[in-house]
Amino acid sequence: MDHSDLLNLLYVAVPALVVIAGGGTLIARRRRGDDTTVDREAPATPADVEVPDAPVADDVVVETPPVPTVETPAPAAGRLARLRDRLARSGSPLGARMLQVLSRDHLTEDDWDELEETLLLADVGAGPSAELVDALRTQARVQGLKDPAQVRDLLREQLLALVDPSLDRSLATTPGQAEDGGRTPAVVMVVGVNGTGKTTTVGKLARVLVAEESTVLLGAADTFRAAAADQLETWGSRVGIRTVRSDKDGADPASVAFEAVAAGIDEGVDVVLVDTAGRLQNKAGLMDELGKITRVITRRAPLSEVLLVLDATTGQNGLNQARVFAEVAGVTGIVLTKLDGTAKGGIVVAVQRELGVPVKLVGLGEGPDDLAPFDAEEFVDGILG
Ligand SMILES: Nc1nc2c(ncn2[C@@H]2O[C@H](COP(=O)(O)OP(=O)(O)OP(=O)(O)O)[C@@H](O)[C@H]2O)c(=O)[nH]1
Ligand SMILES: [Mg+2]
Repeated sequence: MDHSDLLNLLYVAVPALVVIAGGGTLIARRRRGDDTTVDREAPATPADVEVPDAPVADDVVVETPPVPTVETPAPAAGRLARLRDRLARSGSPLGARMLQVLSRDHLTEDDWDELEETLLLADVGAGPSAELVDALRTQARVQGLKDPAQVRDLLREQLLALVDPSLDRSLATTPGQAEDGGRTPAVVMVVGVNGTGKTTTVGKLARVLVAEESTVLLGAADTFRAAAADQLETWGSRVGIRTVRSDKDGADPASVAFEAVAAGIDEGVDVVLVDTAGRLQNKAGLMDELGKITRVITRRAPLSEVLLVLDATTGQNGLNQARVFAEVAGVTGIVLTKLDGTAKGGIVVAVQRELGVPVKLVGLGEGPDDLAPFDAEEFVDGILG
């Protein structure tokens, strides 16, 4: 290596190290007890809900991961920007098509209709689509749509307003204090329809937290099938995290959740992540199960976050199902997965409007670090390409 090679290396390596070291904290910490803390009693349905006084724990075991080699997860800061090409690929029909229509010479009614249809096809939703087109029409009348840069700026501004940069998207993952003065972990529960990516999200989020030097424990409250706990345990063991699970199929999910939080308190971990089963029973059944899990958890520690995982490729149907979960589970944030596989990025807008809850994280692939904190500006820039 001669002198100039060495210099080149320094130019590349030093900024890279600075970026890694200064990556900062992905998850802006918030104090427990703020407005997002979920600490509620589920609606009382005395006849059909059975709450164990002392959850039966004999079928719940804390397993030590067998894998000795522990991975070091990538820092999470700036991930959305790094994964932007995936977003651009997934969103380009929306951004590119809108820009293409808007740059026509004289916009006719048909053009405005086409614009609205483009938004609808991208799952933006009827209300927000009409609003955006109205706003663009007004602007077009007031200032005209002259050069492409101005059109792009205008569209960017309007899309940003829809995505709403003012929403608080930080995750509450700071440990809190129990009434007796002891420390309680932040408890994050993940809910959603099956196959949306709950377990994967818990695994990816665990890695983010580990990268930020938080201590984490996983709770496999999806006891529907043993493979679910195995899947979670595999994620955890890769980064040296333990999983509290039951060793038998069909064990009581609330009991596992309770044990996970109890173990988290005993061990003084910062965060307990609880995975749940996704089968969508009828609403009453769902309310029963999630209500019971919530009640036993909150007996030991407040629930810091209830994250609803939604598959971006499922469109309106997914949204309908999400609504049921939001009604029964007191959701504090949305994780939108599989945004890498769809041109329907507009679902971000629709889901926030529908559920009144911010999108906090997005899944952009199946890789272990393909989870990014959601950022409105980076997202809009991504779909504009
Ligand atoms: N492309 C892509 N695939 C994803 C993403 N997130 C999850 N997946 C895939 O989606 C599939 C289902 O993920 P799981 O995490 O098992 O989903 P789940 O919600 O836990 O499913 P159940 O436990 O059956 O309810 C897996 O093949 C994941 O790899 C994502 O952001 N992008
Ligand atoms: Mg799962």
